[in-house]
Amino acid sequence: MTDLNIHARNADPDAMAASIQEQGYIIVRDMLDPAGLERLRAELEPRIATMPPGDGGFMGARTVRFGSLIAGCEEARSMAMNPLLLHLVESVLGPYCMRVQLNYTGVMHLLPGEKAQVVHRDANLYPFQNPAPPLICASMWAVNDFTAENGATWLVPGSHLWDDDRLPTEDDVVQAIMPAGSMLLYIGSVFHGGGANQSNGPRTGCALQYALGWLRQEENQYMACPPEIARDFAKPLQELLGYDLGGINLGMVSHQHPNDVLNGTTGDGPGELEPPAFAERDPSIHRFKVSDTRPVIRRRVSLDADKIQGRN
Ligand SMILES: O=C(O)CCC(=O)C(=O)O
Ligand SMILES: [Fe+2]
Repeated sequence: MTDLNIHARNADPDAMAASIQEQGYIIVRDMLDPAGLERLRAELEPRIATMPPGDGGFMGARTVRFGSLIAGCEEARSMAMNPLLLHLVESVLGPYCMRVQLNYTGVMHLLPGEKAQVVHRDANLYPFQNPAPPLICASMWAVNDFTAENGATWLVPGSHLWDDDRLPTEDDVVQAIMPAGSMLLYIGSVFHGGGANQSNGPRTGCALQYALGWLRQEENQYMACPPEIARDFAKPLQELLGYDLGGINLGMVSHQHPNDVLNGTTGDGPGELEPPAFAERDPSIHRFKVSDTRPVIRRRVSLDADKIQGRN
């Protein structure tokens, strides 16, 4: 099996960013210390215990899932603002947008007996052909140890560079085996999927995903975390949720800046919808060149868990 791209938390962040560009993913250890892990588990466990598993298909038949973590989980709010995570997300998405935003937050709790998920690209939510510039940058935090047996996320290194005709085989897959408190970060066009849980205990992952600020968010953050809740948060978290401009004029509310409207700081006149920082940044944003608009078949593939998890 290929060596995992796994780094210590205090490694050079720019070297980490470079390795994400190359391999499409990275694992960083010790992103949560034992106290943080304890707090996270204490908040998640009561919700996990009362949620039924999904009804099969992509969402799994033995997977407990729920979203809206920013509204419902204090520790997730601090994880979403983790400076190293934000630095790495910015390194992936920053060249393509004025600002990044949260896209989805949730828990993926695989119960014993869960089968492997189809291997897929999260970024296929959006109608771009591959290889495409990065649209999503997704993190998956190990709430307990991610092992070969309990369904550590499967990943296909380098597949963010593949075109749509290429599908992975079992030989292309590595597993994100990592101790609790570690974080896997991957570009949204990397093929991946939840592994099979062939162990006797659950595997709990916490997903915090980001996207280019000008895209529609997968999870509607304004409903998942409405103004009456978001108003109490620090401004940088409000902005990350999307209570901010996603580009010049993008996301305004009646010609006011959404963050002013959220916090009641709106004056009578028009708000600042073209901040100087955006105008400065604009020339350095990479433009997408979409000249080929053939239809794309969204491809997902079922792979054999015994050929992947069986070889460790
Ligand atoms: O549970 C996992 O490890 C990955 C889940 C996933 O990729 C998804 O649901 O999109
Ligand atoms: Fe996924």
